[in-house]
Parts: sequence; structure tokens; C-alpha cells
Amino acid sequence: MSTWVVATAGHVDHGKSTLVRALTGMEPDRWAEERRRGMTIDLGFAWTTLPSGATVAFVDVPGHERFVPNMLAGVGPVPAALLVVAADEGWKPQSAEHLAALAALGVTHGLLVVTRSDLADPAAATAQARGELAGTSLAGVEAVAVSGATGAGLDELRAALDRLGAALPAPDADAPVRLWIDRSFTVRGSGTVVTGTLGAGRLAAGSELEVAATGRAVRVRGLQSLGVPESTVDAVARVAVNLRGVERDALSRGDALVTPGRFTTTELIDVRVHGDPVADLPVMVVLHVGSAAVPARIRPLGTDTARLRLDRPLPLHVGDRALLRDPGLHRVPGGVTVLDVAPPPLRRRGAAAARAVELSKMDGPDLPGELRRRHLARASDLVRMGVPVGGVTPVAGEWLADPAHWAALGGRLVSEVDAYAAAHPVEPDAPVEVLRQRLGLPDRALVEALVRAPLTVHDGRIGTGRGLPERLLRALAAVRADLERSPFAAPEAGRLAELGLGPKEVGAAVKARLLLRIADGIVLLPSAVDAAVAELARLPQPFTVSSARQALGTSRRVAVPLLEFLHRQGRTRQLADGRHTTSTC
Ligand SMILES: Nc1nc2c(ncn2[C@@H]2O[C@H](COP(=O)(O)OP(=O)(O)OP(=O)(O)O)[C@@H](O)[C@H]2O)c(=O)[nH]1
Ligand SMILES: [Mg+2]
Repeated sequence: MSTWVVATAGHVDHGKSTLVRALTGMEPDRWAEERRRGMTIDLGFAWTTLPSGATVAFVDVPGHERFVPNMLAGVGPVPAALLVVAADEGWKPQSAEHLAALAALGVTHGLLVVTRSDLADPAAATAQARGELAGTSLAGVEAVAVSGATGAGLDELRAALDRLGAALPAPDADAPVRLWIDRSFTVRGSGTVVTGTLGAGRLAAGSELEVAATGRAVRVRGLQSLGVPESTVDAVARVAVNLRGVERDALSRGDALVTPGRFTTTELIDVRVHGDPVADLPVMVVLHVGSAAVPARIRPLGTDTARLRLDRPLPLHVGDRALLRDPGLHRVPGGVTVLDVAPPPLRRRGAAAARAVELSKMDGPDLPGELRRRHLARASDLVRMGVPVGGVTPVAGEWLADPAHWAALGGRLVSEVDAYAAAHPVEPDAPVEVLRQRLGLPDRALVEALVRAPLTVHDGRIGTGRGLPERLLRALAAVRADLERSPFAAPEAGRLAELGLGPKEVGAAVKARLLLRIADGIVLLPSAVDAAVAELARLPQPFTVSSARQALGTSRRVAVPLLEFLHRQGRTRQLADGRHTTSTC
């Protein structure tokens, strides 16, 4: 049965905790001081089973203006809210501040709950609150009138909660974990325990996580959700995580446990600011995201974009929502969307203005845009930024390239190779490392991946291919064009003769690695080996020569020696019955 989490919100004394108590029979005010003062100070946690059988957990927040930071830590990771308004008091300042926070964080699911309806007719407060919700992310949510004192309306509220839970988007169990910690404590005999709202992904006992701020590895020793030990817990859920390898003092509210390698932990971000113009914001604000609250310095870039320098690093993705607050002024908070978690430095004159133009076009995770701006990026770095890389083939290793930039680099490589050859007549082939530096590339593999005929690469050097006479290069270009159309149709002797390619010429082309000799009289492009293996891997294994021939669209004349060649290269295996397989282990 499903479980989910909802946070309360609303002005002080409007009956949030009373409501949670009435629904769950559990006490959300955990501290003696809270019970003595009749006021919530810190977050409270309770849960109940709804008529559908689903379990809902509540994060109960304080309404008093002094405790807004605690409120924000509670709602930060939670995807739905109960906005509580007292029938006898109506809309109040923290009703507005809490609503603005929920809107800034992009919370779109919730209920309006008008409490204390035994003390006053709820109609006026309901109408007033509906008016305030209009035009926000929570416009048009269901409204329910209740009394925590008499229990009136609680059954309707339970039914409305079931409808709310059913309408929530299905959480992505494969998403990386980012568990924002809201409490940490020590349990005698078990060690450090942290709690939080798991917003996405799956936690499993025994798995390894990373403390985001320090990169320190920690192991999940045990897990609980709603007081019950579990071996795995799927989002969205309240969880308590018992950790191995970390002292309690090392972790506190605002820290996050993350799936290793899946977030960028950063102190510098570029954001879009929603609401107030950036120029009106104070220089120093507090950035709230998840359960974290981190002082940040704002540098305006465009009218609605800015660079934030954070006091402490946070694990972030492009597209994350967060909130800016001026703690001194108690201003209604403004929301931000993270546009870049690894922004470029702004050193040159005019760099900030150029960046503002770039940011004005950015919105969320966008692989082509990211490659256009960065030219080249490692797939793993993009994943850490929260930019999905599926569907794009790396140009070398795990490097992804912007297609236009890559094509331009290919042209520059030809010029650099020519220039090197002109300057070094005795040994004209250019070392790959020299070319890497001239092209300003981060990895030699990129230089080699740029090599196209007539350039050739051998022994760590790249040659112009000019060692071969012009007539031969033209003939080879024709062979190449044939093979690009039909990669496994090795040219027949007649075709080679017609192009003037005798054994000596073919030998020179093979030596220059423009052609690959599979067997006597059988040449293909060097790329044919990988292409053949990929094609054969798609066949039911093991396969016969005949099915390989059909899959490759070629004749036995080529298929038989090609399979032998692949077998010699260790790319396929031949079984005792004569059939072949691409599985090499
Ligand atoms: N008559 C009546 N009193 C209520 C109702 N709900 C809450 N109260 C009373 O209102 C006061 C405040 O209730 P709480 O539940 O503590 O309010 P809260 O919203 O949790 O307050 P904070 O957590 O401090 O923001 C308490 O004295 C409650 O007994 C209700 O439905 N009817
Ligand atoms: Mg309370």
C-alpha cells in the first residue's frame, strides 16, 4: 500500500498540531517546552492510515514568525501541504508567508483546511483564503472545514486526503537519493540516526551514501519508516537512517545524504529569481533548499537572473527549486530555479552581460544547450548536474561534444597537422600531445577521435596522409564512399582494378590505416570491426555464418574471413559446432 508525506502550514495557533493530533492520535509537539507553551517550536512527525489503506505521514510545522526557518526545513522536501486557517481568525501574516514559501518552492498539491469551525462559521475564512490562493501554485485546491475540538469534518478531511494522495505524481524510484536531514541523534547501542523526508529514489539497508558537504562515505546500517524497521524504503516517505561510520556531531539539520556521483556539491550557482526584480533584493539573503538554510551573497546578472555565492556547499541539480529569504525583514520569500550548478567564472569585461543573455534563454536541464555552452563535457559531470545524457553517443571515452563545435575542431585539427608538417619537414607527423595542447583539449583521446581520412594516426602521432599520392587518395575516397553506403561489401578485385588500386596501392592504404585488411583480397574500413560486432550482438546467440552474412548484408566471400578475423581479434568466439557468439566470456 502506498505511503506519502504532507506538511502543515499556516499562522500560529490556527490549530495545525491539534488537527494532526486528531487525525493520527499521535503527539506532534515532541518537546516539553512546546507543550508547556502550547506552541510548536520545531518540526513534529505523526502518521495515520487513511480509508483507502494508504498511509500518510505529517510533518507538522510551527506557525510563529520566529520559527519560519524551522517551518521551511519541514516543507522543503515535501511535495504537498495542508494550509490551515482558523475560522475565527481568518488570513494572517504567516498564512501569507507560508503560502508564499510553498508557491516559491513550486508546491502544487495541497488542501485548504479551515479549522476551529466550532468557534466561527468557516464560510468567511474559506472565501478569504480562496481569494488569497487564487493565482498561486495552490489555486483551486479542495477546501474542508473541520473542528479539532469536536471532530466535525474529520471524515471529510480523511477522504480529501485520500484524493490528494491519489493525485500526487508517482515518485521516481530510480532517481538518485538526496535525503535532507531534519534531525540527528544517537540511539544507545545503534549509534547515529538521522531522519528526513525521502523525496525521490530508494534507500536500502547496506547501501553506501555520501555526506554531501564533505564527500565522506557512510553506510546505511539500518532503516525505519514510521517506526517500523525496513530493508528498503521508496520515496515519498519519512525515514530514519542508522548510519555506520559517522559521529552524530558530524551531521545536523541541513546536511544531506546523497547517492555518490549523482549531485554537484557547489558554492556557486546561477539562478532565475521569481517574483521581485533581482535589483530589489538585498545583497545578503538566506537560501533555503531541502532542510538547509545557507547565507548567500547575490550578484544580479539580468533582470530576473543572478549569481549566488553560498556560505556552505550544497548538493544541487539544474532545475532545483529553492527560496530566498531576508531574515531581518521577514519579507515574503522569493523563489528561485537553479539554472547552472557549475557556472563559468566572469573575469573578462562584459562577461557578466554576456552571461545574463545566456541565462535569459535557460530554463531547466537541457543537454543540447549545455553542450552548446560547454562545447565538451564528461557524461558523469552532466549527470551530477542533473542533466540526463541518454541517447547521445560520446565522441571519445565519456566525452560528449556539441556537434558544431566538434565539426569545427575537426577542421582545426587538419590545419594544425598541416602547420606542424610544414614546420617539421624531417619528421612531419605531429605528436598527439602537441595537437591536444594546440587545440586546447582536455584529453588526448579527443584528438585521436577527431582523426578522419586522409589524416592517419599511428604510434602517438598524426600524419597528413600526404605521404600517399593524390591519385591514390582520390581512388581511396571512392572506395570509402562505396563502403560507407554498404560497410561489409568489400570491394571486388574488378572494382579495385577499375580505380587503379593494385596490391601495392592497397598495401600503402592499409599501412596508412585508411583501409583494414581482413584477409587476402578483402579490405574494409577500419570502423567495420566495431560496426560488425554491434550488428552481430543483436542476433540470437550463438549464430551461424549464414545468419551473420544476412545480418551484415554481405556475401560468404566476406562473411567467412570477417568472422575468422573477429575471432582472431578476440571480439567473437567460435564454438565447437562451428557457430559463433559475440559473448567472449
Ligand atoms: N475550539 C477549538 N479550538 C482549537 C481547535 N484547533 C485548535 N484549537 C486550539 O487552538 C490553540 C492552538 O492550537 P494548536 O493546534 O497548538 O495550533 P498550531 O497551529 O499548531 O500552533 P503553532 O504550532 O504554534 O503554530 C490550542 O489552544 C487549541 O486547543 C478547534 O478546532 N476548535
Ligand atoms: Mg503546532
